[in-house]
Amino acid sequence: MATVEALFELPFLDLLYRAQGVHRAHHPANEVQLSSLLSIKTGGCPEDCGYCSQSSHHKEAGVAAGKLMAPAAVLEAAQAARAQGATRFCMGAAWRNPKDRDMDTLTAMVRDVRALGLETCMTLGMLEEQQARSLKQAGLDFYNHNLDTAPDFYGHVISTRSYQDRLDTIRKVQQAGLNVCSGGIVGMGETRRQRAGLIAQLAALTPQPESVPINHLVPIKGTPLEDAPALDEFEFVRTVAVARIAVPGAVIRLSAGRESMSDATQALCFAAGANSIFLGSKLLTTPNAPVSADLELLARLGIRPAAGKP
Ligand code: SAM
Ligand code: DTB
Ligand code: SF4
Repeated sequence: MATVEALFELPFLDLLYRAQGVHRAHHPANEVQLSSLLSIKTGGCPEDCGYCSQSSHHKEAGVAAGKLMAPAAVLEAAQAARAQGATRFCMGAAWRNPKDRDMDTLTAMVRDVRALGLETCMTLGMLEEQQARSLKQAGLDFYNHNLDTAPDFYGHVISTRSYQDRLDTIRKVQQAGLNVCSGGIVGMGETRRQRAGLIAQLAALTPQPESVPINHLVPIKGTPLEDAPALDEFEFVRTVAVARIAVPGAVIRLSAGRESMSDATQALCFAAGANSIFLGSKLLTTPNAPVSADLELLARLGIRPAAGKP
């Protein structure tokens, strides 16, 4: 924890220089992986995460509850994502946990998307061991389950589950042989120490997560965090850099919040070691930059999209 905190205190350029050095020792330079995100079950979630539009506790946020999509519709979306250049397809459900009766539908989705040659990721909430094993058996590559923030800030943001619940699911995912995608959100009013606390927790997982999404809070009207104080953009870049140094082998995903970031800030995030973005005009419920603008930005920076790993 002390070493992670010390990284945050470095002069900005020293931190960026170190992060880019670590990046080049572990990952190809000038390469960013393109992912696509689909909400396979939207809204009506029983959890009360203070940032989220999909919680049934935040009715003013105005996201209607839907049903789990049919595998055929998911396959169609994955085909479209692949045609746009994505090599990874992430499927998210607004659940506390999947029901056993949904497992056949979920595993069918994984098989279909995997058969397209796309890397697969799902985020469905808490898992039981058997559910994690079924997803692995169907060919799921990654499971996303974010720690989201430091243990001592968690209770300010979410009351319906504990930090330990998150750690327990991550352990089950690891035991099932799945790769772990776990990261967090910054800009929720947490302190720098708490941002360091999140990264220290992620870095302490054994094995370390293979994928770390760093989300910038997208403030959503009707949620408890709609008026969270704005975060200095350099502090966001610092968080990306510290994640890169502390979890050197992971793909660091520049996730939610890019829509409101300038091209220059995004370029700084790439310099800090971010090497994946979500492509497509929508995340789960919030807008994302248009595909053409993203591809143009990468081209302007001489960054090539990473080839897929079939
Ligand atoms: N329901 C599942 C869960 O919470 O594990 C999966 C979906 S949930 C929407 C996935 C992640 O999206 C959250 O852990 C959080 O990091 C991120 N997220 C949700 N709403 C966000 C927002 N308004 N701004 C930034 N990130 C957000
Ligand atoms: C993650 O850490 N970020 C993605 C993905 N995992 C599932 C989700 C971002 C959601 C942003 C808010 C929304 O669109 O509702
Ligand atoms: Fe539900 Fe996930 Fe949103 Fe929390 S972040 S309310 S668990 S969909």
